[in-house]
Amino acid sequence: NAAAAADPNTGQGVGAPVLRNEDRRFLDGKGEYLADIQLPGLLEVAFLRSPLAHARIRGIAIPEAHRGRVFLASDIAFAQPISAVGAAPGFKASDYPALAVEKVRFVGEMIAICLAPTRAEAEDIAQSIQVDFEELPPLWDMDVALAPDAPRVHEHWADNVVVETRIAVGDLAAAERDAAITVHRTLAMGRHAGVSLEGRGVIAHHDRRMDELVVYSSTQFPHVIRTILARALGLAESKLRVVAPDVGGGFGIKNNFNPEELAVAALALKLGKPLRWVEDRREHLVASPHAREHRYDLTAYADARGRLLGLKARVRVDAGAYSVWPWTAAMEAGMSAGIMTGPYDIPVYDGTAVTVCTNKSPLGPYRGVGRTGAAFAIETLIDAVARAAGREPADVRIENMVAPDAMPYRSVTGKLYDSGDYPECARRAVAAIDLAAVRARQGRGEPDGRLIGFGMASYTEQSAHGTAEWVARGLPVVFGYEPALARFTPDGKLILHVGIQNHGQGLETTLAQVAHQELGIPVADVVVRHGDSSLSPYGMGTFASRSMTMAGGAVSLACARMAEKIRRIGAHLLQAPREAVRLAGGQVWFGEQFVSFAQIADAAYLHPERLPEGEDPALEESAVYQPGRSTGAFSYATHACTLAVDPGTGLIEILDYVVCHDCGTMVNPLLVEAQVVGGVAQGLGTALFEEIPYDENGQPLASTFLDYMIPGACEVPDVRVLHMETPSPHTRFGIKGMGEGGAISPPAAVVNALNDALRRRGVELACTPVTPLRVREALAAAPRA
Ligand code: MCN
Repeated sequence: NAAAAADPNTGQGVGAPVLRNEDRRFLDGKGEYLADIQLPGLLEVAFLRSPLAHARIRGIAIPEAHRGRVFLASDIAFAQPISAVGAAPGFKASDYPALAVEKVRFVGEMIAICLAPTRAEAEDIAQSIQVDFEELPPLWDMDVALAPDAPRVHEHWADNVVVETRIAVGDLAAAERDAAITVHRTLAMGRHAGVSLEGRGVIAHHDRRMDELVVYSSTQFPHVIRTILARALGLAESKLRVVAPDVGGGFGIKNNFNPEELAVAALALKLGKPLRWVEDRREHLVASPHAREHRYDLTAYADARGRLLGLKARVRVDAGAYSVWPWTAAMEAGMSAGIMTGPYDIPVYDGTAVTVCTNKSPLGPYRGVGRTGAAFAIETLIDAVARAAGREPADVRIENMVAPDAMPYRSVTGKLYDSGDYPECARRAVAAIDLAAVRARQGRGEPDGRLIGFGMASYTEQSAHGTAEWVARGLPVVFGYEPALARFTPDGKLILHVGIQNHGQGLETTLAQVAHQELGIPVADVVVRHGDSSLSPYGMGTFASRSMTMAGGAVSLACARMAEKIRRIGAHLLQAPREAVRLAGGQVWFGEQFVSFAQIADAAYLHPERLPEGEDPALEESAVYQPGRSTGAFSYATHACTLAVDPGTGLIEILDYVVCHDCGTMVNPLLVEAQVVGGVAQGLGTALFEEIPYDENGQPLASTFLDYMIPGACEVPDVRVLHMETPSPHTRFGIKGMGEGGAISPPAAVVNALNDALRRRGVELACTPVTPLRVREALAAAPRA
């Protein structure tokens, strides 16, 4: 690409497919995760968690032998409960206590914290505690919770609706009147977990020398955790240090302030003892912030060829018992309704977002937040419109897309799509999958009786949200900037201190590539430091596909300033004019002469007498980056797949999967591709396997990997990734974020392909995951041809 071509140096800058700097450490088994940390006197924590969905606590009996090792809400009453309050009118706030006070509201809610030298002993203590519960009727489903006479999850609320918001633009009645085609659909997307390789976890201990509480958390945003934890504990932020060690995947579930963090930190502060909690799989599946659980009532109005005239959508989301901090319970439904029209030019929209409170684990962000549901809704609806028009869905889809010459384009929901060619992206995906060949194959039929289907789905992914966008969302924290501090060591190596947190995205490499782009320093000479509130500048963390754009922008600005200083010093040492020197390969060049960065750093730190007159010693520059005051940089993609379904067993095999995407300028195409493929794997989990259903008692029915399926190597096909590169006009280098995109389209693409395969059997599925059982049930219920 253009940026790489402009880098005659060593080909390690923006656009270069550099291998990851951080991999060696991990491959050698030298990663240090929360569970690996050793501290003298460390006590392990097990939580006593509620076995009931909804109950009043009448009493708690702790065996005499365990007194002093079990602590209740009253023991940490000084810690403020978590309270995430949305700004939307009518938003109902709830306190999320670290340990339950008087009442439990979901299976898995924490009641007591138990301490012992080993986790096993702590679990034994937890099991010895007797709780006297008065059972209350469980609100185990959003429809149950919405019933007019339903009991309340939070007694002081008038009903179980957290908030209802609406976006209504244009004349829907006119669209309805003019429509030749009207299509209704009701859809459901299942609830599931995030399932990071490493679960959540926290360690807290008092550092006597520094007189500060040190909290290690497997988190995506250590600085923000420090701020909210300090407030909750009544500590000065200068007396609290939050460190994210190596983090084995976050995917959004580690992007919340969790009650476990609060409880462990509060008790460690009170007792002055080091404590550790490491989430186990059952806790993760039952009590970590869950993902998705959307329901949709949709109506599309279109002309006879399927051109969309208007869209009506009602999104309901089961957000569980409490609002997670800082996102609030309203995030999923609000984002889904706000991005529903995706890459399509739909002039009229009436979208309602309803967030429902139930007796389930709270819902939090998960890769593809809101948009995975939105794409599922609009993309299955467009297929239905195309069928009603008697046309190929790919054609109808492409005809409805925002045209490239309409960019920048303001969507009906107010998003400003900055750049790109959505129809071309879709055309490339369809061409790569060879739709004509798939249709011919369908005509011939399969020798083994399986049915073949083709499906596609497109999306827009908002990234690099600026200050104005976060303000508009009314969150307690506005995340519109990111800092970087570039610091040379006296031996001429560069350390980048950044506020974001790398947990698998490859940022230790891509940020070094940005530094290389500005300074010509070899990537191997750059170290990226992150994840420690005491060592890095205050930053907002890694989520919302923001880090490459935001931290990349900050590193670029800081390094550009550094490059100026290095040029000045280098020119002085070379006795050359400043304009005549160039930076390359870790050296400053004047014709055939050079001085190395090591010589320059030596002068800057250890021999200031060699510096130009008036030049400050030391090599340290910082910058804060904010992208333009837009709604962000919009990536986009089309996913297309073919699958075979066995009508006898309901088993689905993905035969081919193509992603054509555009994330603007790619800093590292290798990492971008890996991000896409990883996202697709998770999206296939949503589409085909992952689900935590609840029974009528509010009991989660999947609490181990025996009853919760995740896609493994055998289930994930070879994903073919095609890149387009339309730089964003709003960001440094034209970068757009893309870390979530892979997970957005698979549910829609797979369900569309499945319905394409089952069409001749008169079957249409409208939910995820499309398990073999659901396929068989749908086929059994279909009218016989
Ligand atoms: N990148 C690039 N060029 C671009 C955009 C991105 O080279 N134009 C590369 C960079 O290496 C960057 C990565 O792709 O680090 C993802 O970039 P970005 O879109 O900025 O996303 P973030 O770095 O902010 O990562 C967050 C994103 C999200 S929101 C989830 S959820 C998710 C994801 O990243 N969680 C992940 N990918 C993950 N990957 C791993 N391994 N683990 C997780 O928990």
